[in-house]
Amino acid sequence: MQPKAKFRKDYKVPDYTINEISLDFQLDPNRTFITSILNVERKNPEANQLRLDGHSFEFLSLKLNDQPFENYVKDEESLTLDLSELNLDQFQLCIETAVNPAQNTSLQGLYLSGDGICTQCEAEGFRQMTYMLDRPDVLAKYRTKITASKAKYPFLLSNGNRIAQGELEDGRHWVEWEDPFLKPSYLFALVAGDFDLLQDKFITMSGREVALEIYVDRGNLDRAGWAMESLKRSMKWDEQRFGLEYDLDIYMIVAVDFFNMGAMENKGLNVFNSKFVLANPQTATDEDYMNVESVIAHEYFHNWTGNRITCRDWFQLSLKEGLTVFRDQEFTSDLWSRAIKRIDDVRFLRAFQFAEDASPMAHPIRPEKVIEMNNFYTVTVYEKGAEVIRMIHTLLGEQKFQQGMKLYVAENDGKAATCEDFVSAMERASGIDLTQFRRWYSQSGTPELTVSDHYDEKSKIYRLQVAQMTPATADQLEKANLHIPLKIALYGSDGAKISLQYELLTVSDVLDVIHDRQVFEFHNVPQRPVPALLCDFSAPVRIDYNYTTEQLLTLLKYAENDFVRWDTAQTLYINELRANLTRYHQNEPLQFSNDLLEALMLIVDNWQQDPELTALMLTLPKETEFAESFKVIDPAGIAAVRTFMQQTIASELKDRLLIIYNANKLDGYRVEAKDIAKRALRNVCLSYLAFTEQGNGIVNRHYQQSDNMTDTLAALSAATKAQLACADLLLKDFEEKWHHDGLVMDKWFALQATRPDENVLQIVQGLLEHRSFNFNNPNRLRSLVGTFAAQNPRAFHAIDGSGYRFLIDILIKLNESNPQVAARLIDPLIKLGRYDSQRQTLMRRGLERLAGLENLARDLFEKIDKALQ
Ligand code: B3K
Ligand code: ZN
Repeated sequence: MQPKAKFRKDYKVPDYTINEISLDFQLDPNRTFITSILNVERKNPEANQLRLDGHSFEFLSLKLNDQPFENYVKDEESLTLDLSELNLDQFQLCIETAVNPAQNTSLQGLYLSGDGICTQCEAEGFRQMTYMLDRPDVLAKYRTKITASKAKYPFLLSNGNRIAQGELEDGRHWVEWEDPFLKPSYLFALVAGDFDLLQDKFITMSGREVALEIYVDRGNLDRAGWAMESLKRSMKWDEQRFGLEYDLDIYMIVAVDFFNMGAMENKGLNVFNSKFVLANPQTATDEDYMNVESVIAHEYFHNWTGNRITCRDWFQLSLKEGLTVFRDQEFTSDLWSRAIKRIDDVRFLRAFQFAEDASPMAHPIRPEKVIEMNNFYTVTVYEKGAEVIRMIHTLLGEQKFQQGMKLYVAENDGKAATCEDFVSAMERASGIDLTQFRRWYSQSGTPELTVSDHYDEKSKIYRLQVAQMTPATADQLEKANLHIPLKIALYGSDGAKISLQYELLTVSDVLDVIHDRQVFEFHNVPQRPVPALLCDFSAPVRIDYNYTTEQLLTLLKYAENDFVRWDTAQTLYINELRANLTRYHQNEPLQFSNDLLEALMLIVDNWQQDPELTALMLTLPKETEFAESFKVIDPAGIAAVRTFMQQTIASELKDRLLIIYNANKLDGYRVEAKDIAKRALRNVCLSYLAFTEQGNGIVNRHYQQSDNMTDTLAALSAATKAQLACADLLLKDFEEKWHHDGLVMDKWFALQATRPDENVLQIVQGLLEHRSFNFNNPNRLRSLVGTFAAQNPRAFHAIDGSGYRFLIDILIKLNESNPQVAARLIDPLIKLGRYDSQRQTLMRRGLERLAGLENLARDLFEKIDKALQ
């Protein structure tokens, strides 16, 4: 049977609701008994059929108001009770089920992570434990009793406050929890296990004391401190910037090794992928530290944007995710460097979200049609969703935006809301009309702004003509005009900033692009200006303006906006790659332009102004980032030209790079902005120096002298990318030191997967048998297989189809064991429209092979079906 789609337009208020639930778990890794008592309330007096969601468990018994009840119909995914004879407005159901956590490799519902037991319910995992109205607009109070062996599971955790506990004579103990806040089933959580516990406290702005607890695997206490600091900073920041205070007396975070995603914001009991909790200088890089901080913040911020105010239905997911990503981005920007954070986020958006828009999976931030909800936790819903919130912020300004937030919270606290509720609050609080702006919620695709300009010497008038167009996407052919905030600046050729005036008044630097074609006129412009367009990336769009190299160099030198200077460097790199790709296709020798070399020297010579920005400006776009500027991608060509660019920069700038490399050596490791910046710059220099004659010596020394994972990994990466003589020795050394530690080994697996070596596929295949690899662990799979498929395009798209075959064999296995992870790993394969016909044919054949599987999971079905259309 083909899986069925759900449509946003079909939303209906539920006929019944459940306002109280009492759960009893008798935990056992092989057979856990669950008793669920539901207080059901009829909302629609006409209704007499109650359909409960549920599958993948043993159904043991059902009682209605304490009497056995058998008037139901059961199918693969639900139980429908016929209540026509009873005509009750309120009643109690008691449901007994049993599950086998040890065999649950899907990592949804109740499952084992190592020696512990935990749950993952979002989006629809609760129904894998018991029958339930498993939808986000059914809000209930939960009381949960957990009973388990005390020796094996000394900690028994659930949402809310611990209200009772006790011991049994048979060696088991029990704990009872009560969550006073209404919540949907997807926010339910349970964890049982033996942990090391890091405790701290936080005093809220109204003076309440909150106990903070972080649970990690035994022996990992020395890696939990940064997460705790991050949590306290998040709590403080949300009070200061948003006026939002924590509400329970306890906040718990548990780190687990087996987890499908990053982390989960369950009320009062976050469950985290250990990758986003554990960090110390020996095991985590600077980037890991930043990621831990931002994921801790993200989940904490969900307590208001997600938990107190949740989503009415899953089509509204961006209501909580887009907004919460925006909030975590602002948090990082306020604590660290706003420009660097912006650049990181834009890089990510352009590489992945723009690619999603151009793929068969294109969808608006509020999707219209879904087969498997887990497939819509996407860069579009999250990151583009955050861009949409950011544009509202740009249009309203901080003050009105915060007024809008206050209204939104006041109106929706304790409720399940929609994206429209949010926009409407913003609109009413600010008085700014967002009618046209709302289209960002319903329209998919990446808009293109084509800009041209005209300067009139005599009248000193400068005109910018802006045309908008959103290309058709797989899901939507017709596109309407959007309201696009376009932030600009004008510079003279001498670098002086030209103020924006109309007649004699200064005007806003944010242009409201709303029509197909618009002309913006500026007065008193003393000379032909160079326009800086899309400053701070004020909208998630592509810009097309025909810059001369000279203009680009002006912006690179003088633009005040850090983002603009970085973005200009990107444009220069892309132009260089394009020109050389043409040469490559015509079998002509590649050449590096002098203009770009000059620009690079300028960047390098100014490193002291901002070492971290310099590092980013010196970093070549990845192959996958370059690919996004082409309609049809040539993975081999891009890789070859990029390597040529890397080698040329290395040999032309080596003296300068060596000086900077030496000037940025640090004594000791601290997670501080200044030091992070220095390490970043020094390690970019290293990545180039690796390609010079001294490379092997420098890289080897860097590795040997390193006292932290950031530098160690930089050396390993430089060695493998430049294929240095020391590469294999260093990889071996690292493996011997860390093979017992999966999280650290993930870095090693990812490096192996991105090796430029001809035989990389063979290497990756061999590593499936490595002692640190575990097919059932999503982190390991993503590091090795996911990285190979998504970050080594030259090898994955090998013209003999070997990369595709490799991935498909893995997906066939994963389809049975963990379809959610399979549906992530398949992404590079469904973008077949971006490749030449030979590759397309191979990719299609592979997808057809998967489509023919007997038990194809709906997760994979949805993506494959779209890709083959
Ligand atoms: N809300 C979770 C993601 C759940 C994904 C379910 N497939 C984490 C987050 O966005 O914070
Ligand atoms: Zn989230």
